[in-house]
Amino acid sequence: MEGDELKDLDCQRTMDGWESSNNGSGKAILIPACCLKARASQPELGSKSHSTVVSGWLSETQPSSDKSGKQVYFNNPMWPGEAHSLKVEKILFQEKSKYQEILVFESSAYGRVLVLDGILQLTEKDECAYQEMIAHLPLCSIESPKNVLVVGGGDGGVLREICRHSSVELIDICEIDQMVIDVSKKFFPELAIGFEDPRVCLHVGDAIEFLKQAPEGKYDAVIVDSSDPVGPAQELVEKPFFKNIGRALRPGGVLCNMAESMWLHTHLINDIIYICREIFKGSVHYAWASVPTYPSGVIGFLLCSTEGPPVDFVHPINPIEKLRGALEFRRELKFYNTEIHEAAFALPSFVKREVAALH
Ligand code: SPD
Repeated sequence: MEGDELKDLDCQRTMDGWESSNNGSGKAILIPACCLKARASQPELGSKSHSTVVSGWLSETQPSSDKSGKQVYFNNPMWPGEAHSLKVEKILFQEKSKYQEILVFESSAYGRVLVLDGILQLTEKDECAYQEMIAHLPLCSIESPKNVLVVGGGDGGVLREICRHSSVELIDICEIDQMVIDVSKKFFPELAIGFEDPRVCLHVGDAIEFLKQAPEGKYDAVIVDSSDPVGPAQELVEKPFFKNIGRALRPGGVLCNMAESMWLHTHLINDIIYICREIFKGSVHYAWASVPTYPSGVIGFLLCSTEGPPVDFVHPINPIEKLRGALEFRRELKFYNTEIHEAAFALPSFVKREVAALH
């Protein structure tokens, strides 16, 4: 971005390993431990159209306010010093919900795009990779999953994928923001179709509270399709949250959690793996997939199982190709297959070295 100027952040270590930082607005923001060297870029002034759209391009910046209350934009502290951009053809929706700023636009290269608080959540072109992997990595690793819980996932894409599994009888979904669901139904019908399945039971509310109330051992699988842990989703990388998931899973039940980028967040991934190894006594694995529009072009998944019948995540016991009708259910699978599943667990050497405690 032209006119960028590096600014020092005022970082302080906190007890839980997160950094409290002043982004220049005078307001404290939380930065994950992996971003100790975070630097914020000064925004291009004179932005047009929308807070995160500058000169007709969307970049993953973070809206904030300066001392006079004027809105300004910083590089997101989750990926300091970089911002992938998409050319905006037309803004279709922009509104602030109770929880976040929601933006939908038509891009010239990736179809429609959903952005929450300045962070790209999905594009029509490459959403298949993320939704298919986060759903089928866990569900193909256990026999006949019946009860599944989705945390987040308000766009419906993960539901669409879970519905391919005919053994599934109940899909609880707990999404905090009704507006995300409504926006998806209007602008992303290919994803929101997931909500139409009669097995889906929608709970609009706080997943932390939902999990506290969940009956012990109810779920065969929990899938956490959250946004990044800056702002509302921050508690979703903390120990009490994982403890409650562990309690809600049956013995030998599985968790699949969105787990950021191995290029950008090895410290954060390490921290989550450390917590999960304390809680999930079956196994803990890291897998990844290519998603071109996510920062650094990849996204990771943390796969954990509770103590009980052992789960071999790397060699799926319930291969999708053998599930009647699963490949074509509502729409063809675009990304996931058993070869991709097994390959997803092959880690580059630097990840094996940097991320502790991996297979
Ligand atoms: N850095 C972006 C991570 C987004 C994860 N959630 C995507 C939601 C798609 N259902």
